[in-house]
Amino acid sequence: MTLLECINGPEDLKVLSQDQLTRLAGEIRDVLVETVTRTGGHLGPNLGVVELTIAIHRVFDSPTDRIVFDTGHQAYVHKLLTGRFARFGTLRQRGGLTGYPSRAESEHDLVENSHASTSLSYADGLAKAYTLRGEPDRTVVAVIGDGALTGGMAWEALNNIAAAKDSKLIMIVNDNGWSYQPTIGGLAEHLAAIRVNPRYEHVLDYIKTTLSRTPLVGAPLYGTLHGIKKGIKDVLQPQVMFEDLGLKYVGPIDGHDERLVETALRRARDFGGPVLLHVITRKGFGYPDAEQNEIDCLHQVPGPSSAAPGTWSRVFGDEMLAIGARRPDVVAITAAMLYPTGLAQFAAAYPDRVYDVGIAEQHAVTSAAGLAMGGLHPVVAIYSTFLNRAFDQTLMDVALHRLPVTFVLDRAGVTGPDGASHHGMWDGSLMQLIPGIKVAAPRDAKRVAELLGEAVEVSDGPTVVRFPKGNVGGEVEALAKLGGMDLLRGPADGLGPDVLLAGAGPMALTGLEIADRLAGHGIGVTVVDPRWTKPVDEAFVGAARQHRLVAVIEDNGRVGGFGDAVARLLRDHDVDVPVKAFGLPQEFLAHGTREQVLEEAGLTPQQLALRITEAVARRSSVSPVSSVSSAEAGDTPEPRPVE
Ligand SMILES: Cc1ncc(C[n+]2csc(CCOP(=O)(O)OP(=O)(O)O)c2C)c(N)n1
Repeated sequence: MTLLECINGPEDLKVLSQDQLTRLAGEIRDVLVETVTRTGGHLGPNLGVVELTIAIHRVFDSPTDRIVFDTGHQAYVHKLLTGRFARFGTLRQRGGLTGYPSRAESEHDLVENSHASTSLSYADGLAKAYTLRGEPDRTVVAVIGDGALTGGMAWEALNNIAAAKDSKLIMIVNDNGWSYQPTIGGLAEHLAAIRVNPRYEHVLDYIKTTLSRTPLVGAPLYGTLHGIKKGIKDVLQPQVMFEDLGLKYVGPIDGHDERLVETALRRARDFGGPVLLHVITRKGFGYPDAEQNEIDCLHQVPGPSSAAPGTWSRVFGDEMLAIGARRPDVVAITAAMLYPTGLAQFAAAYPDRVYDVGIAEQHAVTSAAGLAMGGLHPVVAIYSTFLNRAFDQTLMDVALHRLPVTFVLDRAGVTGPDGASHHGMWDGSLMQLIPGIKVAAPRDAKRVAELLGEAVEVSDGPTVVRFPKGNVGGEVEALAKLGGMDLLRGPADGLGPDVLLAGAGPMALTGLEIADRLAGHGIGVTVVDPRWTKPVDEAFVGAARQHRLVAVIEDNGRVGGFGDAVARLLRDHDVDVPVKAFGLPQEFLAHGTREQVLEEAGLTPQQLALRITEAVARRSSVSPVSSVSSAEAGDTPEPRPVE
């Protein structure tokens, strides 16, 4: 039996000897490598926090003390130590463990939002709540990476935490020098200066020796470290930055020295106010394949191959390269996701025309506004879900000023195993709210090139190009144009124009499959690809009038998306043809494969064909189609899909 198998909760850790802890760390690494290479997920970050997580759980008393993992992608070790070893093999599988903390899984999990840079704000609030409620013994621990520390929210929190002198709050900065890629920016340079300082090793040694002479009961370690820090202030200047904010800074210490981390944590806990503990770790530690991976230390497996040939990200990346060659004014912005968003080739070809701003989406967008004001055409490449962060910046800083910024939203729609916080199911609705912004949804690779080309030609306002995760499907040419839309298919021979079916993006191809199925039921379908989902093409009005039902399919939340926009346009033109809008239920959707989640939402071609057939049948049998108002049809809650 392994030691890990005997760990049912943090209490079991507390009785282990130092030798056993070393063995346990090895066992954890074996399980991480064996499992994550099979299930996919965040490998490098978790290998780097093994000793740190063990130390946290030995020193603190979770769940009385609260541990908040920033982003939460590095919480696998925490899962293994809090009773989830037996289920760890189900990681990121439908019905299995999630890839992030999950309150449904464990009382030791608290924050399951995997959008970065929030931990310090959560921790600030928690610590203040415990102070106010008279629970002074509870400590709040936030674990934040140097990457997540580049996010503006983290700095807003630090500013407040520094002023909350009574908060029992420990911020552990897990500094491995990387986010997906080496962390960039002024802060990163400060931290790097500490790490690469030739005297750093010497300082670590000094700290270690000093600590070993420090009696367990006696002069507080914090004081010792603080004293050392003051003494070496001129050597390790960068930490002054935290002190100038008014924060107690401890470190840097070696995050792979479990005993050292434990000792530092105990003293930080006993200090009684907010303390920032700076630990240096190595991403991928203990697994040479990860440590030596030059792209991202195996941050995630499968890795930046997410922009592999055949994927939407890669098609976008290829096209950006081509646009870069013909348009010297086009620049690219990424928020710490150069490889995953497919910008690597553009960056290699035009290194001075790409800006990695760190995990700072809000800044990315307003900085793009500045670039556009300065005469350039920025392309902000971002995962759909992370644009949520920068809604106000998109609305006010970009759109209000009618600036030519193109947003390329990768991972739009259902993403899959990363779960609720990663599904890109909000942008389609949020963008509909923004005056003047134009939104394109390519159905295939050729349309990515076409629509991205059109988007960067727009000079009097922002544009969006959204596409999903994964591989691009087959290419489908249009039969004709219907306004600005592509007509992909008319009703089959002998059938009338029963349904006008508009599929946004790749859902247009789903529409073709549905049309085939409906033809088998004697229902004639006209399939169009709108190409631009905002503004809705006016050609819809005339086309809708020629059909008995309009069906709209989109890979986005149902509320306020393209379907609603179509229904509104038809209402505004007094078109009585009912509209059925099919999209994702407006819920936080659990993890699973993209196919599983789409099926659960009733969005497979088979399910949609059935739902549309039923709608046509209802309209035919209940009342003449023309007597059902589009408003009524568009606003009726969608029944859960028939299984
Ligand atoms: C708002 C937001 N933007 C982007 C991401 C994608 N992302 C997940 S982990 C990560 C890097 C995190 O780096 P760091 O905090 O240093 O942790 P490490 O992986 O190095 O341990 C990024 C950019 C995210 N989760 N949230």
